[in-house]
Amino acid sequence: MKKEHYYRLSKYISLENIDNDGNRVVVNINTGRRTKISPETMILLSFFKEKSTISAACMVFGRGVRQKNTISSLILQLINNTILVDEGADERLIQEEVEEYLSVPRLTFAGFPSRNKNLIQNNDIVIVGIPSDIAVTSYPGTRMGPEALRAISSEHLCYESDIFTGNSKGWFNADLGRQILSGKSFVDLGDIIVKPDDSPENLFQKIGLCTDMIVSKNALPVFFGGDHSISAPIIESLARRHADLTVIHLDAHTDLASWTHGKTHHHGSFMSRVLKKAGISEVYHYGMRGFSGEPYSCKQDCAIKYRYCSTKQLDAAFLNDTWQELIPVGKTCYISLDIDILDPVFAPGVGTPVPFGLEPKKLCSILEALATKNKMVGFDIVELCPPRDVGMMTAHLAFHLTTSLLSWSWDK
Ligand SMILES: [Mn+2]
Repeated sequence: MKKEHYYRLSKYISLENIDNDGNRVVVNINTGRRTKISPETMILLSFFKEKSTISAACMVFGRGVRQKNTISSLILQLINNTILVDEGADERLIQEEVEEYLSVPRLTFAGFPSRNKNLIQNNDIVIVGIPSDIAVTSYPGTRMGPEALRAISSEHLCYESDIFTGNSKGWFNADLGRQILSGKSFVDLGDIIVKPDDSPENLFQKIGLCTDMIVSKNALPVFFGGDHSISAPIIESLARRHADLTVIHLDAHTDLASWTHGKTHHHGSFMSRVLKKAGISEVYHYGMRGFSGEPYSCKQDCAIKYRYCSTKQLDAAFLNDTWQELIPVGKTCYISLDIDILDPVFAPGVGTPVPFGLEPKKLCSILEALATKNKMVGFDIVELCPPRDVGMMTAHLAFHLTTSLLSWSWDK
């Protein structure tokens, strides 16, 4: 006679929720499998605190063949969901199967659906927060940027999806006099997990994995920083995908430093790293001013085309109405938007503010032209620093820039 298996409760079972009818949601925190369990099934489950066989449980709880069959299939379901495990099961933690670099957001951006990363599809617009300021050289706080953007978004927009497609119904834009972003599929994947002992390289690896995952599914990545160093691994990943990638860098600083306070990689050196490592073809930098560092010199040993336009030059071009000539056309682009390109009068909540900056309306004109005349393959918005903000005005502005850029980039 065949020997029967003994089963017992997994030692990783945890209670997640109890509803008004007493149904419990239990989860195996090792495997991530969840099961909803009725009060009656809880009695059956308690039988397996001690090892037991399926037939012994059927003997105790089932009267008649039909009931025994029901109990038997219930137990098999609990086994399948790893609530019950083989008596001798080796329950070591399964590291590979946990979401190793993403955490689920408590509040999503504009109410966008949050979704498991495995369910991302073609053309999805995917938001990811990177709450890190481990690479700042001055005032910290940019790690709070993604949360501030999500919190502000809920004051402005309420997401509604179409019942047939599941896609966004969009929103009415008063400037355009029409609905924007309707029919798009949005996902807020949550935040990259940043640990206090993460080194920049450690964090860059997680950001790179996340970007690779999004672009491998032909989806469009949008990142909320975080300090500016986070853009380097994103651009490195996108450059592996797009041989002719042009980087549009909007920033009061050139971010071309090589070394500050003993650090090689920090938020003021991301562009040096990108120029050396990423394999991109062109850079357009807009908005440098003040003591922002020397622009990239063509004398350096690099084949990348590097063009720049200071805030002063931009202001002059707006005055002469020649600014459109400064915008590239027909490129495959990634936009990296450091919010400190704006004047601190409008955007004080940044890590390293520089006076005499750009006005928001001019920035909007530049972004609109960049996004509509080129093919955008992703963007980031970085350096929002809520502890330095005044009445959340920078976060409000960052929110409007983000939604406008989403529309200009992919609402065609
Ligand atoms: Mn900057």
